[in-house]
Amino acid sequence: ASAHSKKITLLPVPFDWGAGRRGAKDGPEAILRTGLERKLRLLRHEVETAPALPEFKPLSSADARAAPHALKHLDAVADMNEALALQVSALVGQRRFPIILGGDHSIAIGTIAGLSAHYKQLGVLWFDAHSDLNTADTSPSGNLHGMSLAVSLGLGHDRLVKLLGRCPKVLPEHIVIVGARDLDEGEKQLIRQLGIRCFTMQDIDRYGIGKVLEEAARQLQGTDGVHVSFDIDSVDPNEAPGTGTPVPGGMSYREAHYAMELLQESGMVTSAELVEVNPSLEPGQRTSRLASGLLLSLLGETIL
Ligand code: 4U7
Ligand code: MN
Ligand code: MN
Ligand code: MN
Repeated sequence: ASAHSKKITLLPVPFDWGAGRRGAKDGPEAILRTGLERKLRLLRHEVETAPALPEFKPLSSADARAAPHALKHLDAVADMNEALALQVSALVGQRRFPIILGGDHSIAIGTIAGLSAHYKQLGVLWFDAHSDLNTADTSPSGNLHGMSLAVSLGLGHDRLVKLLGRCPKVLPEHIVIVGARDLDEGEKQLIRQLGIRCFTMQDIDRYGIGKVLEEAARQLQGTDGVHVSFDIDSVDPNEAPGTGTPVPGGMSYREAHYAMELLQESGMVTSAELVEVNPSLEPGQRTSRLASGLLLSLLGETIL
C-alpha cells in the first residue's frame, strides 16, 4: 500500500425525511452501483462498505401538512442522526476514514456530531448552493436539511444540538462554505453576524476555484481534522440534474473536480460525505456518476 492509502469505510445512509421531496434515500445505492468501492481499491485504499444505516421513518406524515413552519419530521431526523453519530464516532475510533453516502443533507447533523467526539477543533468545508443555516425561526420551508449547519453550530432544537453531549460541534471560524448562490435572509444575517467564511459563486467567478480553495485551507489552519460535506447541488444542474433543490449557476464539472484534486494534494481531509443525490429526478445516472467521480478525485484519482 502507498503512503497515502487509507482505511476507508463507505457508510450508506438511506434517509430523506429531512428534505421536502422524497427520493434521496436511494442516493447511496445509486452511488455504490457506479463501482465506487472497487475503484477506490484500484487507488490502493483498503475499503469496506458498512451495512446501511437502518431506515428511520416518521410515525405519521400529518405533522408536515399541519404545521408548515414547524420542524418537519423532527423525531425521525433526530433518531437517525443519533444512530449515525454513534457509528461515525466508532469508525473514527477505529482509525478508519469515513465516507458517508446520503441521503439528504440533514445527515450532516449526525456525521458532524460523531466526528466532534474525536476532533475538538473540527474544520468543516461545506460545498453547497445553500448554506443550510436556517433555524425554526428563519426557515421558509421547515425542512431540516436546510438547517444542518446551524444545528452543528449549536443553533436549533435541543434534541439535535445536544447529540452525544457536546455543543456546539464546530466553531464559526472553522467553517468554510463554497458555491453558495441561494441564501435566505436569516442565513445572510447569521453569516455576517458570526463572520462565517462564505465563498459565493461570484467569488469563484472572480478569483477562480483554485484561489478560493487556497483561502479556505488558510482559514482551516489550526483545526485538528477537516470534514468535507459535499451537497451535489453545489454543482451546476446541467451536470447534476438529479437533486431535490437545484439552483442555476453552479460550479462546473471541472471546478468541482479541481477542488477535490486540490484537497487531495493538501492532505488535510479526514472524512467526507456526499449528499442530496436523488435518482428519481433523472432518467440516467449522470448525477450519481458525478458524485462517485468527485469522491474518487478527493481520494487520489488523477487524470494521467
Ligand atoms: B440543501 C432552503 F428555502 N434554504 O431552508 C430551505 F431555499 O441541503 C433550501 O442545501 C434548503 O439542499 C436546501 O428550505 C437544503 C429554501
Ligand atoms: Mn445542503
Ligand atoms: Mn443545497
Ligand atoms: Mn482556530
